[in-house]
Amino acid sequence: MKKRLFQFALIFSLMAFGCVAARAAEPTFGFRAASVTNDQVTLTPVDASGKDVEKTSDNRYPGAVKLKVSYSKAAGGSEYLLCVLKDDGEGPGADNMAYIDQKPATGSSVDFIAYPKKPGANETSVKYAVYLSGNAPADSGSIDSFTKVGSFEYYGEADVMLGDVDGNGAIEVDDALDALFLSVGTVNNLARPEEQQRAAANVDESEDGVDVGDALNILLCSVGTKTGIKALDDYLDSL
Ligand SMILES: [Ca+2]
Ligand SMILES: [Ca+2]
Repeated sequence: MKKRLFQFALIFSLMAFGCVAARAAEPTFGFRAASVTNDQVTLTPVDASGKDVEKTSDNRYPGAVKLKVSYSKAAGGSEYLLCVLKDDGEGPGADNMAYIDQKPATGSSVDFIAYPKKPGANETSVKYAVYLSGNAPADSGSIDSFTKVGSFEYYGEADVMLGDVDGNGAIEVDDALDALFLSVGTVNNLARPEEQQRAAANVDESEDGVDVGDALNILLCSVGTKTGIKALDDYLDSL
């Protein structure tokens, strides 16, 4: 503990000389590689407020948490079923069902909004396959059986405990040290995906990500000092 505190103090004082790297404002989570396998289907990644997310040049949709699924060859009045399956399963099951919804078509279109599950602890991303099924009449040319219509990946955002950068369930000096390294662009803890570490280390949940202030607040919390950051103070209250 003392050694870690010393390391922390040393690095912190080095950083006081102004080597803090600016962090990009881009969210550390989102979708990527959204693609359709049916001409009549569009997949549109949207953020938490429902706004369309633009694709980056490397085929990602930063900040996306939901997926609009629109099918334009529906048979009016028929019922359609949307299934989002994890790891591109061969069919729906208790293990791979990530989202399910059912709706009647209005006119020739039916639209869904899927809320796929985030990557779990220690997963950097999850692959999802999107399936549609419907009870349209066979001569309508519309989907009438369980059909894969697209796929995408959900990266980055896992359930993380703010302040617990290494994910061991406690907020300790090591977490502050990891956060301090992250704030200068270095990954100190190699046992956990960087995106999850960053999410846990950004304790003030600022848009610019992890900075020295986050590391300092984690350090204070690790020695039992309240910081005014609710998640950290709640953690101390729970001890
Ligand atoms: Ca920890
Ligand atoms: Ca921050």
